[in-house]
Amino acid sequence: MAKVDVESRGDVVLIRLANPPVNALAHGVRTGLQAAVRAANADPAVKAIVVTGEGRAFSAGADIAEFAAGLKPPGLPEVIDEMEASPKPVVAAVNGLALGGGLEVALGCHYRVMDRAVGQLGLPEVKIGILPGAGGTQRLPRLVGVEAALDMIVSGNFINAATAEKNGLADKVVDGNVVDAAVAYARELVAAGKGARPLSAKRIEATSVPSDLFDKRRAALAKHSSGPMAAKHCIAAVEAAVGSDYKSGVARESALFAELAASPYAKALQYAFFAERKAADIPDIGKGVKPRPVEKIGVLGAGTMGVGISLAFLQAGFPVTVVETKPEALERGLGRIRETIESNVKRGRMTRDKADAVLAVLRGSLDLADLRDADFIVEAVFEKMAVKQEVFRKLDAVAKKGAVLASNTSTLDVDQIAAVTSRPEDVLGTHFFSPANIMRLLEVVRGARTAKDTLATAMSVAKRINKVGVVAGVCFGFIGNRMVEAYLEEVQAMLLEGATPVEIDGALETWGLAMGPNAMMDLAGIDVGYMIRREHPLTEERRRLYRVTDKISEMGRHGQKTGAGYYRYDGRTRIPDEAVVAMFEEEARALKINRRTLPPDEIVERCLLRLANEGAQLLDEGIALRASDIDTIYLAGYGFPAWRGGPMWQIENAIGLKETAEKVRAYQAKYGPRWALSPLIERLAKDGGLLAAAGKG
Ligand code: 3H9
Repeated sequence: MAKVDVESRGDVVLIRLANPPVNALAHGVRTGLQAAVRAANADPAVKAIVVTGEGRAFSAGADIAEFAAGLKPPGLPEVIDEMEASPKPVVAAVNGLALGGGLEVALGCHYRVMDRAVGQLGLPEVKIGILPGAGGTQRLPRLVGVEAALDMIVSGNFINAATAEKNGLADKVVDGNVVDAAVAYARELVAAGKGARPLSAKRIEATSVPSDLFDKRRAALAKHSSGPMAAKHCIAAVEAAVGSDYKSGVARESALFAELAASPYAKALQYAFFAERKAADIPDIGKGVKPRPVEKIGVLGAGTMGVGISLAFLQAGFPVTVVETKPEALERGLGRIRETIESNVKRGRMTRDKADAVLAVLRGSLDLADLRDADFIVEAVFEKMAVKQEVFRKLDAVAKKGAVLASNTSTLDVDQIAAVTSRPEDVLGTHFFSPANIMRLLEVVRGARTAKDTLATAMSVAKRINKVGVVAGVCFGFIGNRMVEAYLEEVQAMLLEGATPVEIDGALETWGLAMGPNAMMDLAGIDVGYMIRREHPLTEERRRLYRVTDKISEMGRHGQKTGAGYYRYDGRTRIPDEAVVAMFEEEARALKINRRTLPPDEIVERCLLRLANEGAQLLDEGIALRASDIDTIYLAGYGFPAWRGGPMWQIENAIGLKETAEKVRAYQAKYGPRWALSPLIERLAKDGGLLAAAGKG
């Protein structure tokens, strides 16, 4: 229940925000805080007030789940203003995370005492498409200065107690019990005759800030992960704090907040926040299913994927044994792991101590039997069924009872792999994305016979290695790559119709994708798709659409790694290549396709609709549990911009399912069966149903 607890400590009142797990400032907390402050102010025996949070957090801010329906009064700004107006000193005891509205509450307090070990402060609102709307853009610059405030508000990044002590956000940083320390500090303040110290009473003179500061910050804003509005509005709100009184500054903050809150980008980002967390919820696996204990990790294969996967586990503190068949391959792999760790130290991403600890628990072996005590084994050998099956037969013979056996595959049938073992219930797929130590997505592939606790173990391991685990059923390409197949097929069609790689990538990158499809294929290797197309049956249309790309691959132009693919490369810099365009022109002539210029809107629409139509099909087939899982996959693994919500969110919210159905039908009439409308979209469009309510999740 969202509320606050009030405890009397003699002349000090302790107000605890109590809304587990992170004390989000839901309606009950706001009313509770307001009432507790009023009562403390009315009681002459109370000389000071201390505000803290229950459990691990001070407060993670406003309750994001309340935004959709609108916030019921009292609003957070007025509760904080009233608290700040208290004539008695108010001290925040920051016992953990104080984020967003949580930090704004702490800023409304007159003093801040922080726990050195676990105290963290941040205004991450920009990451969910809004800005600090409870006075944060006005009070923070008054406390730490305009530049430091801009850094925190525009980036959304957190700072620890040491930084807070330096920049003045924390008046005191303590080891041990922060609440007791804050109560003692409050008494010291009272004894010293130090009372209320409202930040809103301070003024930032315009002359104290370089005149071109805000313009420079705006100009320096490259593509921001929050989309086109939020970061700019954050800067404008801080700008309003300069040279004006608090009241007019906060009025501007509030107007900018309202604009952002109503934007589709904020809605998409907030949807994405909950979608990512929802992915961990598997309907037939309740809390009663406990993950198996996992301490030791085995990785089979020291190629690119094996190295990345080993690093992901090592960085999260797991001991890893890497097994290879040839000594040179093992040494090369171990060398690359060590190099990456050392480079992390050099770049300040890892401390020397942590690196030493990580390297101390890395082992290499040429003997599979050395995985006999591993709890979780990831096979990352060559992507060929026969090779994987052979490895799993051997693993079955050596792995201990209860070990989870995971195949890192991007396309193969996990059931066929599981079938060669005596324990298919312990087998599943883990589709890591390259580079596996960096990419956040992990598709966890549930086989027909995968036990519930095997799946729960893989999902819990995903969280422990800081990945976003999303469950997928067995099919070719699972969720992410099966959708990519549809998308890339459309790209081939557009290349033949007259769009160049530069135009296609440009349209999608301008729309927000991290990387356009041609550049993506060049990065992944055009030869990879080429080989897959040779191993799997293709429709006649698909064979025809890919003819030029296959030629490009046969020319040895495999993408970035060979210095040329759809583009030529100078290092990683793309150079448009007329020769490639000419190949598509020639093929178009042979196929009697009249080439034309494709407008960027059409390019984006066709890509998006092909992705989402295939996504709906996966949902209908039960391969994906819910539409939001599909979106999470695209956001965490495929560089889809979070402020666009994901392909499924787009067709439901930005286009509309009815309009989507009409558009797909129109493309089907023009281009034929590859545009067949997903029966799920057809049904929902007809009945007015929602994708958000479809699926099994
Ligand atoms: C704001 O404050 C606006 C104001 O400026 C102005 C207002 C007028 N609301 O992530 P986890 C839930 S905007 C609701 O799994 P972790 C979360 O859904 C807010 N729920 O744990 C999950 O629920 P479940 C600015 C929230 O340890 C559970 O808590 N603040 C909120 O990996 C555990 O979360 C932010 O943007 C919330 N604010 O990470 C902070 N926060 O168990 C957003 C968490 O049912 N939150 N939940 O799935 C975070 O960044 C991370 O959740 C946090 C913990 C770092 C706190």
